Amino acid sequence: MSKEGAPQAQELDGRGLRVVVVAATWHEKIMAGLVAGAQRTLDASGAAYRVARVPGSFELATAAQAAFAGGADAVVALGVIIRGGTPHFEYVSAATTDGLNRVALDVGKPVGFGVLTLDDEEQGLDRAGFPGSQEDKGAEAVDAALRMVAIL
Ligand code: DLZ
Repeated sequence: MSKEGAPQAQELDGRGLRVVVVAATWHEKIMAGLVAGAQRTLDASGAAYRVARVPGSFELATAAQAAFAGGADAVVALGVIIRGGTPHFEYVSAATTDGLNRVALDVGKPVGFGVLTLDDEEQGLDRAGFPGSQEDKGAEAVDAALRMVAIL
């Protein structure tokens, strides 16, 4: 990834860890990049992982909670929420963020936050780890989660 100070996948050691990637299905073009970036980084780290797709970002917190109940050491949450013409964006964004934070605090285990809240699709493509993207938010969310496992 090209962002200055961005994490380097090869520094991460995820061996022995069980990680669940929970990923929403709205805005699939951007989501494909986020999921691929997360998978690349997890593969490089040696962590065992699975990807669980959920309908929308609102459902990510419930899926994260279930993943921890099933024994996950860390969860990586990926979603794309794009502003529309109604207040729905604010409600879904707030509920998703608050829900994931609450799960992490309740369980005391890390949730890597890879939910993009965007004004338009272009902003997402620039952050989804594609060739030419400025950032790779799926990879960054994995990096944060694995580093937090080591810290906790
Ligand atoms: C309803 C909705 C809307 C309007 N926008 C998005 C979005 O941009 N990104 C996303 O991940 N999900 C969206 N959703 C779906 C909600 O997250 C949720 O899945 C539904 O309200 C059903 O509970």
